[in-house]
Amino acid sequence: MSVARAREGENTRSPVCSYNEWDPLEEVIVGVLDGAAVPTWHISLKATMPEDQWRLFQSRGGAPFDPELIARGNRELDELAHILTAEGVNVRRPARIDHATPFATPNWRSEGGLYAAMPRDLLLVVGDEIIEAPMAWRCRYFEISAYRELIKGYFRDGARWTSAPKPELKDELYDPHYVESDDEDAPRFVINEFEPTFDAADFIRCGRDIFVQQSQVTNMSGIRWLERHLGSDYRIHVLPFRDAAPMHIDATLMPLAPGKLLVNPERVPKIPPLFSRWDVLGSPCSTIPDSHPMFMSSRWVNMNVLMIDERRVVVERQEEPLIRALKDFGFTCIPCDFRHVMSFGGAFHCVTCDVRRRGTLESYF
Ligand code: DAV
Repeated sequence: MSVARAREGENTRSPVCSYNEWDPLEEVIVGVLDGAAVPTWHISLKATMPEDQWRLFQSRGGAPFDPELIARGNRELDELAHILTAEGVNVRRPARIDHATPFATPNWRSEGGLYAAMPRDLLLVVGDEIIEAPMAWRCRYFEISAYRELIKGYFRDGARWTSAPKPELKDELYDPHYVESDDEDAPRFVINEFEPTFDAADFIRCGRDIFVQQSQVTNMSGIRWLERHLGSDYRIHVLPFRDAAPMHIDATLMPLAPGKLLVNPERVPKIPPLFSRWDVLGSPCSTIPDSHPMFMSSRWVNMNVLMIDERRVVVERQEEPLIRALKDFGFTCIPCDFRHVMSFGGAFHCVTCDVRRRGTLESYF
């Protein structure tokens, strides 16, 4: 018996099935910070990591992150898992493994891995298929290990499982002389088209239409690979933003529900034409104080929210301006403490992978 690809109006019995960011969430992977390692320094990190953290990565790459910071972040991740469980969602967690282990390929070595905190970066669910992304950071080469038991289980139960062509990540992929562009509308990229690479978090799904940005980890070859792989059921739209250091679209453009879009007002000065009939909310700035450590991202991770369905949204408890704005926009906010997780580079969308949402493949444009 062959397992047919899900068609419009059909919700498969595969344990993996999700077409957009807002259908009622039934099963989700929530990341863990256990064993998190400081990323090993490489030119690719220079392109997106906050400059005040470069020294940490250069001097302690591959070493475990401070256990106290990990414990605080883990408490918040557990709070998120409890909230989602109480809202009726089945929560799964990746394996708790040590990422502070050196590894090598025939071409290069890394002092360690990173973490299993951000499944969104690595795993892309499109319909009944779960796709492992060909990530451009060397230190993330084996990050998939923490998810393999979960994915093998999904496969046994009927999911389609794909790994994009494993990149070699040779020196030829990177520009050793990379410096950030001073024109935010014309980013310079640290990676070239040597081979396809992408992070799953550079894509955001709205049914048949999937939006993506070319970034410091996602090249045009990676985008073309996914487009060709998904075939004519999906339309891939490459969107330009105002961002000299793009990495992951989900602190820039967040579709919340059909007809409702949350945007980063600094990075999206012009609403992409396809969204012209949608209501748009510009995210308020984050309330995170300057003194709060942000090792791996900007403060805009405040807008990195997770939809439980078309109304309920999980948002950081102290982001009061954003909570008020989302309420006025018609949503029910579920607050969760998350500032210590945010130090590690993401919030509710980043730390999750929605494995199953109850819904079908639709067109929203
Ligand atoms: O705004 O620094 C955050 C997204 C992380 N997954 C930023 C991008």
